[in-house]
Amino acid sequence: MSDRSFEIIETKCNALSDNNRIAEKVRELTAKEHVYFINLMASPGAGKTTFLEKLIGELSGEFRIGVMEADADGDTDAVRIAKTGAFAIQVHTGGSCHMDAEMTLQALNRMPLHALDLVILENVGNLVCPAEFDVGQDLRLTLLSIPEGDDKPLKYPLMFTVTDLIGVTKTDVRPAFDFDGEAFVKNVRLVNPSAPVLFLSSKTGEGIAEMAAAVRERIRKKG
Ligand SMILES: Nc1nc2c(ncn2[C@@H]2O[C@H](COP(=O)(O)OP(=O)(O)O)[C@@H](O)[C@H]2O)c(=O)[nH]1
Ligand SMILES: [Mg+2]
Repeated sequence: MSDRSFEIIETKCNALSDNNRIAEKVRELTAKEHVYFINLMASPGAGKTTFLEKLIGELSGEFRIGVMEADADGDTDAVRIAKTGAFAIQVHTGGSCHMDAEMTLQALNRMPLHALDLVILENVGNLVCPAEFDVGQDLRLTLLSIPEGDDKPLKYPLMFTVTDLIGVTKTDVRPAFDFDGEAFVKNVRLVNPSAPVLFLSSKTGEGIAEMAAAVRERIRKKG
């Protein structure tokens, strides 16, 4: 018998499903349950889970938070999130490199939505496939870490086109890398005229309160 405090669910990408239609079902469900839903995307190792731990620290006094951890396998991130006190669920994607709307709906249906105000999907780590699938989120939040380089919007334009809010993580390691913040923002603006870009570090805490404020403002706007 497992002593895990969270469930692991096995899902599979349904290539034949009408993703956009199911994404609308997700929107209907989260609207009905008064839940704000964030799709968090980034490369593996960019700092998604560490950032979530900090964000939960900032927002858990105001909002009841649930996190859906999506990975091909394993449960290490759900273990980390469960330790924060937030509701956690681990989703296995059957090897798929992204979550689609159907998988997301399945996972949402296993979460106590009536007792949550904010649900965050930590999507599978990569800058390509997750950008292609609307999962019915209210907000797409994309992270890029300093070591990945300021040219990534040029290489993965779709991710930076579809996103609503961008966080540049690991600013504490800036001295070791040739990351040009202005060049990064310029590269983002080639494909996205308006998504705010915030610089942050989960190690020093830089920018975490600002990112929490940006999220808080959007949650309050949805009502
Ligand atoms: N220096 C530094 N390291 C970080 C920061 N955020 C995350 N890390 C480290 O980056 C690695 C990957 O972090 P994780 O949150 O698991 O990334 P994920 O795969 O995107 O969820 C871990 O060793 C973290 O400690 C940061 O702001 N600064
Ligand atoms: Mg993670």
